[in-house]
Amino acid sequence: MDKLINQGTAWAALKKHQKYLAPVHLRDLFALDSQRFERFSIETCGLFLDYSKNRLTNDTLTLLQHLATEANLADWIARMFQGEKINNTERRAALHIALRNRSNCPISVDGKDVMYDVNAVLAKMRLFSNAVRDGKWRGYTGKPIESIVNIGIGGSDLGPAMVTRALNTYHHPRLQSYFVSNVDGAHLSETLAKLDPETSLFIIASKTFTTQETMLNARSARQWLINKLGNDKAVAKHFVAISTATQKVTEFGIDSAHQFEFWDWVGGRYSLWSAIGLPIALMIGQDNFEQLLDGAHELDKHFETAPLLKNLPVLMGLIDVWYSSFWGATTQAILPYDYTLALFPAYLQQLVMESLGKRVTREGNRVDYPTSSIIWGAPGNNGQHAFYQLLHQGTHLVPADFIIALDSQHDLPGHQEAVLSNALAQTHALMMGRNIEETRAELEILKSTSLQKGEIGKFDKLPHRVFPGNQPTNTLLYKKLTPAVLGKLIALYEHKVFVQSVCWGINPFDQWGVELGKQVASILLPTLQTDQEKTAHLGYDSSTKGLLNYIKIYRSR
Ligand code: G6Q
Repeated sequence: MDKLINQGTAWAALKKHQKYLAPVHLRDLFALDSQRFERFSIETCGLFLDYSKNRLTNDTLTLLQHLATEANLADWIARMFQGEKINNTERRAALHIALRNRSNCPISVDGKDVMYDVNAVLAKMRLFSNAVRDGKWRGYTGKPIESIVNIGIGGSDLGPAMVTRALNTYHHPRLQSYFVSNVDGAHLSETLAKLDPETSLFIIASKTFTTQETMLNARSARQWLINKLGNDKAVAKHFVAISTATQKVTEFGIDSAHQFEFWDWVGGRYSLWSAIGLPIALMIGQDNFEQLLDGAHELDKHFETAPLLKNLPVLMGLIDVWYSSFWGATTQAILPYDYTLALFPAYLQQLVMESLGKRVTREGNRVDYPTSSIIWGAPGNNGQHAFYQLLHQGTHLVPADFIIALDSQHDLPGHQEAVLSNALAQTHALMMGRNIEETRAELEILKSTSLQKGEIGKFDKLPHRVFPGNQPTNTLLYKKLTPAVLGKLIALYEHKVFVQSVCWGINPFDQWGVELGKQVASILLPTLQTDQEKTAHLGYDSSTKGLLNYIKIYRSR
């Protein structure tokens, strides 16, 4: 059995170091070092990261660097960029970086340079998106397209939906986008109710073209279109597909001219840079889509070449490892103070938890340390009036990323200052807290003014008004959320996840849990579809059998 990372010397040293740092409050670290902000902040690729409000010192970083070195991080980064089959359980490369390899240097998989195919698909996307946007691509009855409906789920939905939402100020004025993912017919039917079949374009996005939810939604949408337009020939003008399974797409009835290909070396949750990004390109134009790729490429270059402790994804990844593996943090909050990033936390939930929610190493050995944090979050100001209470006074250690745009996408006076001041006030308060003496002093002032006004306040509730502080945060700033900046931001988190996976020795590019869900759903569905009332013969547990029978009896009435 290969040695687990926690049996190495760096892990032991970090454990010892954590014990030393555990009683130290963040406010003490700031008091001890007037240069702390300068020391623990970094600006690169147009992103500024202040990581000074974390429970760390120079020694922590040195030890984390040792951990990264013991895990051969630099080697693994090189292996990913060289197209090695680092997704060992699926025997695939993980080459999302090739999809945005704007310098076009050759990248080989099985001896073949993939850049030719990557560029050919980008060119096909350009032709198609231009035709739709310019109104040259017409629907079956001759009208230009007005609604773009992406049907896909998981990696074939969350990334494009998040980016399309984030870049809504770049949308084509005639076009409206919809993302249908849920197999509950409510999602599709609510969407169809808003559509004019003559002006709607459906994109069926599925890497495998077998996913139950997507295929059912696709078939229902096709039937709806045929019913509305009265001819199945209409499908050719209103349906395109994005998949690695071109044969299955043809069998579905979409001809090869309307298929956009990608490849098995692109993981679902890493695929928004591929043809899966077609709904983005349609909404914001191929030039802007390629700026998203340019931004990601700039971050890729940084990740590939910068020294470990000057490397943004490495720093953020190591800080996460520090909290998960040494401080027992089980969750991480993602708090964008940029409303256009409303879907970013949901997108990151998949990226992080599907990649790092693993319990065995690459070699299949059981790990005996926690891996992925549980990711959650919401746009900042809304969260302040909801769950921040737990961050301020609850019992959990919750490291949080504050993601902040300096410039807004609008020109309403006064709003951006409110956003910025709220964000900074929160990270300050979360770090400092308010100790008992400060609380008492504040209450004394309050008491005297209230008594002067003749009010009788409840001034004895001192412990309820104390805030422990010491909650760690990263503050990530950028000027404005352009396509290029968004590309950098996403690439930053993708690589941060990779750094964590290397430290923990796990494969971040497979998802056997998702596969299990697909497998069990396809086995159970036929039993619900049969008329047979009882399902006693099936090999399910008594609870599942009982529920199946309950549902079948109810539905048969
Ligand atoms: C992503 C996962 C998963 C996948 C969906 C949809 O990394 O593999 O979320 O994207 O299950 O799969 P298809 O694209 O094959 O329909």
